[in-house]
Amino acid sequence: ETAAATGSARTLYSGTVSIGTNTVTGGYELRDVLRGKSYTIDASNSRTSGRIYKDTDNTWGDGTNADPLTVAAEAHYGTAVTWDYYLNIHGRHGIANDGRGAYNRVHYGRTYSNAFWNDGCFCMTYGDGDGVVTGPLVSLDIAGHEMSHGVTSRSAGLIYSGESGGLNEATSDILGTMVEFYANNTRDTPDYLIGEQIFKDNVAGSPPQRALRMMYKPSLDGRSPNCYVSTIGNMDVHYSSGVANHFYYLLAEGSGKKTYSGIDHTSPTCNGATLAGIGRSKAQRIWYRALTVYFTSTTNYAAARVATISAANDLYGATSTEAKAVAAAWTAVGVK
Ligand code: ASN
Ligand code: ZN
Ligand code: CA
Repeated sequence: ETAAATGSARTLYSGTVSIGTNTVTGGYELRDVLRGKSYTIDASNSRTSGRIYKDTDNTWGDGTNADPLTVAAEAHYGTAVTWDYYLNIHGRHGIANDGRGAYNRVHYGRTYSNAFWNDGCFCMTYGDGDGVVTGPLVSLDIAGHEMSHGVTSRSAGLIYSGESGGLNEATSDILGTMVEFYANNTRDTPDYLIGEQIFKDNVAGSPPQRALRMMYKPSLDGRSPNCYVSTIGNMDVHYSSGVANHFYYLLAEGSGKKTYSGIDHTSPTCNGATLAGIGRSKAQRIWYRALTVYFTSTTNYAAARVATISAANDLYGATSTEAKAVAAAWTAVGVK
């Protein structure tokens, strides 16, 4: 039985937000009835399964790690925002576009500094971080990133190695970042950094050092290339993603100076070109259409250029400014 309710959550990174819950005997459970019955379970530091979270008064968490419900509520909120993003921006009904919600498993293991999507269980797993450099990996961009792996798996099926693997990772960074912009949360102001929220305050440096990836200038991580090289397929997929992340930034935002979350996002082009961005709302539609209509499991960088131009032609016309901007942005990151 389900009876939709609205809870109030004090989350770890996103402040106080409303979340979807379910009314049960004696209280509420963390099941979002109106979003495919997505739910959140407690791994309680194990690496196995766990129980769905329950609460008597439908107020969840205290905004700190002291209350385990804080992290649970953040993950549950991230799932809701990702659901709403795909539905309202792309007309997609859940990760598999079948109306079914996924579930989250939080507080996974001990000092586990990762998060991942699993196709088999149709579920998300979130670690609490190592406790020294990182805290819980439940930020909005990471939630959007990981669940977008599920979307890729249920659409293009990009193989997770070589150039297609880099495009798979980039798809998750691109759409995860668009989830962060969609949420436009005042406590997690949107940017093109990935995972900036999870770094502990006392870690030396400030973003971009304290983030997993920087889409506007991927080389800031010390590993990812800004510009295409023919050997890119030999890199780890979290680095070979850099060129597509850089392409997307330039397409959406252009090469002029911009600041997000107080961080200079100036993005260098590889050919010295000056580009005007077409804006996020068009750029995300182009990427999503390419992903769901043109990309296949073996799409490489050259094919991604062709596919995104086809998507832009479909959406905006073959001689459109948008289609020309897609071509120019790929050329600006060295993909001809
Ligand atoms: N957090 C990593 C990622 O989504 C885990 C993985 O599945 N490779 O890229
Ligand atoms: Zn990933
Ligand atoms: Ca971010």
